[in-house]
Amino acid sequence: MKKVLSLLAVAFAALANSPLAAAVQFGFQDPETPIARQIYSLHTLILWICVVIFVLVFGAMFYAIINHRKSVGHKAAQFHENTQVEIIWTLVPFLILMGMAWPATKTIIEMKDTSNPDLTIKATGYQWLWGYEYVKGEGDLAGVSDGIQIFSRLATPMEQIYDKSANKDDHYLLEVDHELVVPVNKKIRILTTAADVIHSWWVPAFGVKQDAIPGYIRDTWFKAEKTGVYRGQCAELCGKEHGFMPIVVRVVDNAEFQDWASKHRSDASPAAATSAPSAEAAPAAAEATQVAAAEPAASSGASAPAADGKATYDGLCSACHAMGIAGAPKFGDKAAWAPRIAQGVDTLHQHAIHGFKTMPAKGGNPALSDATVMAAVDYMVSQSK
Ligand SMILES: [Cu+2]
Repeated sequence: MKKVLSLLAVAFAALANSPLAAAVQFGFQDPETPIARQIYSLHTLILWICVVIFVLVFGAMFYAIINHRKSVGHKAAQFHENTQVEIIWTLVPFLILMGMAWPATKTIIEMKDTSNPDLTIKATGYQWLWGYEYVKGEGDLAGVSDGIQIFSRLATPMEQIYDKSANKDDHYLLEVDHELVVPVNKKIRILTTAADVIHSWWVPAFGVKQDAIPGYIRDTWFKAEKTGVYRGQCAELCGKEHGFMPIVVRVVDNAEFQDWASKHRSDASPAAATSAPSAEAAPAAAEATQVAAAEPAASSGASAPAADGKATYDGLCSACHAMGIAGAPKFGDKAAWAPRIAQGVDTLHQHAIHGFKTMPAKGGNPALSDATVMAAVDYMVSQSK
């Protein structure tokens, strides 16, 4: 029995550390936060408890079947009740369960303790992107990043997704245009919510997975101990592009975070200022940040981003309209556009703003102002007739 156990242990250890395991990504990602490490060791502890139980139960069963079989003349014992055995088989599982529940409960309580964060960020799930809003920094992060808003959209080019022969990036489907940037060794509290359906904010290396539910705010936290880039995904089936809304968190040191935050704030303000004449001042400011971030070169110019249909087309609409996928009329394709233009540009504006057939409202970016969406439509129409 001892031999079997040690053989099993060796086999498991060999498998877990083998290049094969690395190649097929066997097991968990390396845990990078205290909570993730606790989850990892809990997982390992409970796995081993299960292995031992499995070996003992099946060992006893096969021993009994083989050695006590009728063909070797074994006679069945005839007895009822055995208080001693009954106490043992009640007590042993009880102790095993307590041994698992105690550390598990401790970890869950720590996971739920979102008190005293250094930085609070709201993560909003949309079909199909993530929006981040830096709500509040505490201590030396007070006011550093407050108010910064980012929209984080899949950056993998559509050709890689729909063209099977195309070369895939290293981080295929796990790359975004704007990463969530956070400082290292700080307690980051993430508030999760959603604008349309239930999504879930999941970063495995942080040991964090929290549902994002429309109309509710839930929270979770992490404290990354190493700088670097960590990748996750939406973990709640949320529609046809559920697989296309990854999460990328860039953990940087404090000085770099201060830099990033001040740059991002100053990037945002001139764009917001130029969009001030817009009728919808508040949403336009938010969307100006978005367009400015998507098109850093274009936004540094004097033109008002809110009216820049080309920038919006390049940054958003082109995802489908450039190649004419998912039923979208192809950009520049006069034959495809003619019947649509015949319906009146007004109708096209309405379709673009409120959604039509396969196209989500505002191309899936609810932060855009109506004027921006209309400008993008006008640009596409002007280039396609
Ligand atoms: Cu989702």
